[in-house]
Amino acid sequence: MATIVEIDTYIVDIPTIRPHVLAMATMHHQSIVLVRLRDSDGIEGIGEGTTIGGLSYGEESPEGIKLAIDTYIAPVLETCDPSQVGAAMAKIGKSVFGNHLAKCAVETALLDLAGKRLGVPVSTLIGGGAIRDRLPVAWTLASGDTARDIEEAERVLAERRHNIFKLKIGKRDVRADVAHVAAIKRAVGDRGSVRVDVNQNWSEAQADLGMKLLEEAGVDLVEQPVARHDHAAMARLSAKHVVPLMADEALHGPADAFAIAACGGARVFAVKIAQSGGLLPAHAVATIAQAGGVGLYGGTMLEGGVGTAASAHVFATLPSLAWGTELFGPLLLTEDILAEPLRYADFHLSVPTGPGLGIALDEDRVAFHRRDRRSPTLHVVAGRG
Ligand code: MUC
Ligand code: MG
Repeated sequence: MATIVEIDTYIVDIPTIRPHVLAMATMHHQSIVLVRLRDSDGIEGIGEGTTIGGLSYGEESPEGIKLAIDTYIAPVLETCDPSQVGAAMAKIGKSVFGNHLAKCAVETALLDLAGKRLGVPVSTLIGGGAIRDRLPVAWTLASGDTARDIEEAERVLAERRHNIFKLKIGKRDVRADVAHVAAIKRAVGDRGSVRVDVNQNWSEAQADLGMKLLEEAGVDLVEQPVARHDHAAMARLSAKHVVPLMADEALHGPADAFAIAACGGARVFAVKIAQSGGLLPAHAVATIAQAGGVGLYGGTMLEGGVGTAASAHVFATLPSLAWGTELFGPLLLTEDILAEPLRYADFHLSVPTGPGLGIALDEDRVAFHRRDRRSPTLHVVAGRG
């Protein structure tokens, strides 16, 4: 049996191409946590755990993800057979509660390693394998300025890069937000789909008004308008409005997916590998959605190239992906950390085809942006390697 002989976890900070304004934070950079595993046969696996806006989006921060892996997950991983990904994650799950982003990073690295060992893409190790080779990709307009957002939409439409737009709202008065969205929808017209993400920032009463006005403005989807735990409000809003409500922050794995599908809390799920706790649980979330008649959308935590490729492998296996994906994370960053960037063309992202994730890191770029590059922390497993 091969064993893991090296586990290296580090944070890479990369500036964004413009401020990315969300209800809970304005991003000027993204902090990507990378995990690199090496087994006793010299095969390497890479994974990514990434959140948004430090600790403002969820319970895990980049620093916390690294700490959870180094301190609690690495010692368990050392005892696992890296080719048995499900068994390794089950063992980790017995000693580490929650920490879905850290687990996603580790599971991704294990699947990358296993895929390389078997000579197959990660999608082949999930469900029945890939059933599509490219994915529709939305773009988020979130500069904080209506005119700039319209300019950006025009540019990416002309480049045939995106024709699905997600607008970040929830910071301002409901009517001011709707006026901003309506102006963008008027400019885009029938050339694109306009959706909004409120990131939990409305009360139920605000959401009631907002969803009515957004529907009149021609918006196609309203993402997580109210608090993630308020399934009852989500169900009432879903039942009342024609515009579909999409769950995002409310979905932290299969148990949430079951609870929300069962109470009619959302008509669409934003499936995220990070929030779900990995690629395999994300696939389970999608399976529950499909069984419950809930539509699917491939979500992102604005990951860099590694997490985006990992997500693409899962979404490529889903029989129905009616709402497309938002796997644009690498395009929001000033630099790509992949040796060969992911391919975006004709409103789609191509799913990588090589063994494992089918990607490689640009080592110079990674070394340059590595936060701890002056004092690297390499966790070498004692007595192996
Ligand atoms: C979220 O809440 O959906 C996804 C796209 C984007 O701009 O922000 C994220 C997070
Ligand atoms: Mg969202």
